[in-house]
Amino acid sequence: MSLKNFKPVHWLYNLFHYKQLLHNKKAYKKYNLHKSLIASVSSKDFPDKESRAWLDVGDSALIASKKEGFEQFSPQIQQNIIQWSEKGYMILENYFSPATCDAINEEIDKLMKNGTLQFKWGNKLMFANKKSELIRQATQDKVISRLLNFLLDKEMVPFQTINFINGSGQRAHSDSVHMTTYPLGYLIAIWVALEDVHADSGPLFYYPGSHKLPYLLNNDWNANNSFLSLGKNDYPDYEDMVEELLEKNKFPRQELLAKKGDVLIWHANLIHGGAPIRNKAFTRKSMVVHYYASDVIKYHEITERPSLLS
Ligand SMILES: O=C(O)CCC(=O)C(=O)O
Repeated sequence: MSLKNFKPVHWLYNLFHYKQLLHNKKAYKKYNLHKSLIASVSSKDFPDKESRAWLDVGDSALIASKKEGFEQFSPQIQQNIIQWSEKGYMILENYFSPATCDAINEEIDKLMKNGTLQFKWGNKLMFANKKSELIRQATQDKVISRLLNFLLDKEMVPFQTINFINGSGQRAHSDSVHMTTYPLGYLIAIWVALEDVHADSGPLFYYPGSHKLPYLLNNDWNANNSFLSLGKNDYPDYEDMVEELLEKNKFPRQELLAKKGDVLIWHANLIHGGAPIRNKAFTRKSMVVHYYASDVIKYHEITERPSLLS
């Protein structure tokens, strides 16, 4: 067995990062999870496997306009909110100015050149928001923050940024196996086009309505775990299962040929990924920000590790 599948190694790691686990303390109490903050945590610890977010339980077309705060949004955003329950995503065209996108691109360039940011997992530049005031501020854009708080009816806080220079090429997935919450549904992501996206650069793709699929959790694709070790399946087994589910349900696939400054917001369970790059000469500069609700349990379902937040 590989060491990374051996849970005691995670417990030790968690112990060394104890402070970054304290965010879960109140939530463990609130949801009656009687576990140490350093212990493994997974969906098996929780009674229900469905989202409790108000726009998943109810239909935004019927209830959103009645909620306080709705009237503060522009007519365009109001329309997007109304369609949220049905679509599971929204697009804010031309949201960030070219000057803001250029400033973010220059900042990323600078951080890469001085060695502060390096590619991880192939093509991902992680946590630039912790290394740049400019990028941190972009993740806390006032209208977007208000919108995310409204969509989940909770305070949403940035967890991480991922910057891409090229397309991710990542197969279809839901973020909810990577950043899981209890109750389910309390993650949300924004994706920002930092340049015009070319069709051959590996655009982001997504499946409208796929957020209504059941959340795929460890029990569904990697059940054979034990107290001491994770299950024996690998991440590609999860990706195969997602693809089968999409085929079976015949979801239409959309590719996002975004313009610089456009923003896509997606639901915690919307299936999405990065198309294969057909022409490697094209960059696809973009930034993803994942936000968690501040008062829920936050963890990584695949490895059963509580999320580290600083
Ligand atoms: O930008 C992309 O190609 C995909 C990003 C993504 O899937 C994610 O951050 O969850």
